[in-house]
Amino acid sequence: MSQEYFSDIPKIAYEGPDSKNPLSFRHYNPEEVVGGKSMREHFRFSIAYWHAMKNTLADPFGVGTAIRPWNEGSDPVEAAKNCARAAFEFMDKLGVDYYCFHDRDVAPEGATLAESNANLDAVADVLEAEQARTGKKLLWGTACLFAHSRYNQGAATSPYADVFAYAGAQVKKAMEVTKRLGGEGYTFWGGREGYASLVNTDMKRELDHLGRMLHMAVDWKKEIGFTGQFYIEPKPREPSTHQYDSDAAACLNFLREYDLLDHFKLNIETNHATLAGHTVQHDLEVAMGANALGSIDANTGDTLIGWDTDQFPTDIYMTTEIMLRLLKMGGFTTGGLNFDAKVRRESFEPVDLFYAHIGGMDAFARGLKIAQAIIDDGRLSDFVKDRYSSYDSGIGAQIEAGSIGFKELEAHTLANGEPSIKSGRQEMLENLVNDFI
Ligand code: XLS
Ligand code: NI
Ligand code: NI
Repeated sequence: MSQEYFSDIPKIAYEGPDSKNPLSFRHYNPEEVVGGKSMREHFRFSIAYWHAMKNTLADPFGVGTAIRPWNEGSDPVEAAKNCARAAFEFMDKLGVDYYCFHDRDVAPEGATLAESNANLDAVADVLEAEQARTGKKLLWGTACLFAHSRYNQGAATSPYADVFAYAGAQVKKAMEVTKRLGGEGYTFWGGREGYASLVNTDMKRELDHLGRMLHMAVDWKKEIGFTGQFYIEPKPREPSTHQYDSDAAACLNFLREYDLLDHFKLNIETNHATLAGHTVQHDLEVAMGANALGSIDANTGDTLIGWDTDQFPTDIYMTTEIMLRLLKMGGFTTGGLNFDAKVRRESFEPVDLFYAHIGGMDAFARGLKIAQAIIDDGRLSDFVKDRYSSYDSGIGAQIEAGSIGFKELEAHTLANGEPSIKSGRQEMLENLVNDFI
């Protein structure tokens, strides 16, 4: 290795819950088996290149504060290569197996598409070599279709066909590089695919265009033999006023309407679900119900701040809720837990990146153990099962089977009178969950 960027930081090890060393895992023990699988296999943790390596921690009121020596240097492509090396040193010391990137995170945009593509190829050489050296893998790649000013009115949903074409060309290349790097997935997050105002917007036409773009991506995937999973990542707003992929249900409806459901799964992000007025567990359930939960962008918002603050997840209740669903689903196949989270502007030193990720990984390790204990205990799922048991036989089974209609419901009700129902026992069950935390 050329230069070390985290020379004062050791490899982070599991030291157990009693450790007072903040640069150690107290709960995440990669090889520890929970519910028949190692923690490492359960989580498939990933770092988000854009936040961990590139975010300067600027906000609308002030400049970036982050000390990131790997991004310094006058030659932007050389700096990008150094950043790539730093990323792998970081993952290695942290013990995270995967990373995710946008094309423009890993390599700078050039003056032309050809120049941008050449930059990307040059840095991909380093990424490929570093992957081979460390065994780290690409969870998913994506194209940044929201930062450049050409995309200020959208990419696939821009009113300008030349912008659509540029975006398509960019996705084409990003998919090729993702394939070259063995990416296990490819994500579409519609950063500016929405509108600021309806006064100047032809919504139907924009949605049709978004559908066209995704069909072209499906075609290109076949053509180049890319076998990774496609994901759509819902988010309701920010940067635009309304984004078309606003939540899990809206994404599923869009995919169904445009005949794309077979080709996509969802990448659910905690802070996006809450921006949409849901909990993350709500959007996970919606995705799972359609057999379309693919991956998770793990972060959390701030209940007092109404935007995508992308904080590291530290809430054990939340990680428990997420892990309950993930375990119920049987775990990830192509997806993983990608820390789409950034340290606070006040936490500007490189070591803060370690504290942040360690905290997130430990929070998920505790969530996993608690969720597994709740499942092993069985009372919670038994209660829910019992709550719906009137559909297991008799009139309920006939309803579910679709074998009866209103006539039979009327006859049943006339014969049986007022239904008897039971308490929902929400508080008792909340207490039960708390007993495990
Ligand atoms: C932004 C999104 C973005 C996607 C990838 O809010 O979370 O980071 O995950 O484009
Ligand atoms: Ni995200
Ligand atoms: Ni986000």
